[in-house]
Amino acid sequence: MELFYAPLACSLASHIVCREAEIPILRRRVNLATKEIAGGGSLYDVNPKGAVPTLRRDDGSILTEGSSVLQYLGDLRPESTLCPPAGSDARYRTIEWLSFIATEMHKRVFYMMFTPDSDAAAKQTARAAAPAKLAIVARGLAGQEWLAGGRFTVADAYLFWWLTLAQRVGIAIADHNGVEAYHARCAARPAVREALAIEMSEAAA
Ligand SMILES: N[C@@H](CCC(=O)N[C@@H](CS)C(=O)NCC(=O)O)C(=O)O
Repeated sequence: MELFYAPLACSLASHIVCREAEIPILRRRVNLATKEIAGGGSLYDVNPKGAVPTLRRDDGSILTEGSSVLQYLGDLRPESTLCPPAGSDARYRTIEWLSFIATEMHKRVFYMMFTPDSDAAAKQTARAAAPAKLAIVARGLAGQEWLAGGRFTVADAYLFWWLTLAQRVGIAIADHNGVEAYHARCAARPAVREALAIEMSEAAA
């Protein structure tokens, strides 16, 4: 399988899950500004949405949208418990968090902060929305190590990416009870640490 990604983009979550679940993957780096794929080709020819993560599966079919890519990868290795079993309450909680992170945190905050379509006021409004989202995260984590089902899941991989980027752009995650400790707990996992280190060095190169 091939994972189309950009260093430190939301595709980091899929990279983490592949490492956690020991899923062999060929990582294909994309320049998100030009959509060029390192080594040749355009992401648009793979995924007309032009976004990462994009997964090319072994049968050649393309899967897009982080929430579905993450669940697909987790379900490939049920024994990893990265994606709780279909039908379980933990699975619905995982989906609940994936949706919240994708729409309320990723798009509502980061997309609006970084898209060239936002003017300065829109960027400021987007940044100002972050504390309320982090308050929801803090409430969800109260008394829990992980977001859903008592184990690290694909939703934690996605939230870890968001919190990592938040720190890099000066959003104060430490203001929210337990969130910084949760981020450190994620970062202490060998697979998370490895994926982050690789993408940090790729981003710096
Ligand atoms: N709806 C997509 C959005 C993913 C997304 O926004 N990816 C960003 C990187 S974090 C991207 O590829 N942006 C490039 C673009 O949209 O032009 C998903 O949930 O996976």
